[in-house]
Amino acid sequence: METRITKLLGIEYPIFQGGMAWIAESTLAAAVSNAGGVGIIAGGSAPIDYLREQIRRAKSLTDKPFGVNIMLMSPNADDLAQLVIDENVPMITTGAGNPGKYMEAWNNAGIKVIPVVPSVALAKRMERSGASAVIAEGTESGGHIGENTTMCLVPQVVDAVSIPVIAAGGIADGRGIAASFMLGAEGVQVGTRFLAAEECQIHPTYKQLVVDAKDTDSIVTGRYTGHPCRNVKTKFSKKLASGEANGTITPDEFEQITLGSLRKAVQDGNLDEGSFLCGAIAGMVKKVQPAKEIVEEMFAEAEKLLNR
Ligand code: TUI
Repeated sequence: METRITKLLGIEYPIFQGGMAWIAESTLAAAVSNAGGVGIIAGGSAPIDYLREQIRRAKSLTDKPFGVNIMLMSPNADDLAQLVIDENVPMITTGAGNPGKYMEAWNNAGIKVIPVVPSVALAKRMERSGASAVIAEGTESGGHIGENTTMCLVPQVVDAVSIPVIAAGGIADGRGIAASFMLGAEGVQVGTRFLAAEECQIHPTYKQLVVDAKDTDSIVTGRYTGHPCRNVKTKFSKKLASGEANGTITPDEFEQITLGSLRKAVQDGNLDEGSFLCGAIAGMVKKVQPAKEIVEEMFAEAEKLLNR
């Protein structure tokens, strides 16, 4: 499974763990890196001191490469952009925006920058700004999403840029990896399946919701706020969706109601007020298992398929 991504980062398997806000911390990231992939610590909108500690903790748990995700809508994105330079983080991913204004400083610091892109246009801009690769993320993903699907977006991005492309959105087994490679990707990013990793520190209620989810159990809310978000269908997310559809919740009220809802899901397992973000592939995640087993199982299956 050698690709330009494994060579670029010095890793065994071309798999990134998604930089899931509030979820992806040092324990999970180190487990994925130790398994031969790339673990990612989520910057989200966490305080800088907490993130510094998480980066240092990951360094103590693994000597393999790991990265940090910078969520560009975060109010402290500027501070986090500097923190990754100060802490000598070798690679970063970005999401929820255009990281253009930071690219020069990161490139000068020798950081490998791999932005999430929801479109061909942004992929081309990122290549011109010096990105090492891009993650083409389809609307099947969990959390904040773009409009295009993985199947449509990945090959178009592959055709448009010369840097390696990582596919994301709807990938949870070896078939997803093999399909991504057929579309021209040289790596995958996986979020939802790692929610069910033993090392993932989310509330047990959250994990169980993912394991129990069936194919129709994800729902997109908040399109009218400009920040569409894919979640597990719960009473809370269904109430938001119907308020959005019938006009009984205004976009401003929606933002108020969902403020802090991710923390309520991740830390408290609060089914009444929490947003349990997950991808559309949650229905395929059937059990909790160690991150290493997830990575090895996925690549054993992919290699078998690709060798056929
Ligand atoms: O970022 C994600 N997923 C996320 S972030 C998140 S936390 C959050 N909190 C409050 C509001 C919104 C999010 C939960 N899930 N995935 C990567 C991603 N990036 N998806 C879509 C994009 C994206 C969208 C627009 C990337 C670039 C972009 O550029 C627009 C531009 O300015 O050109």
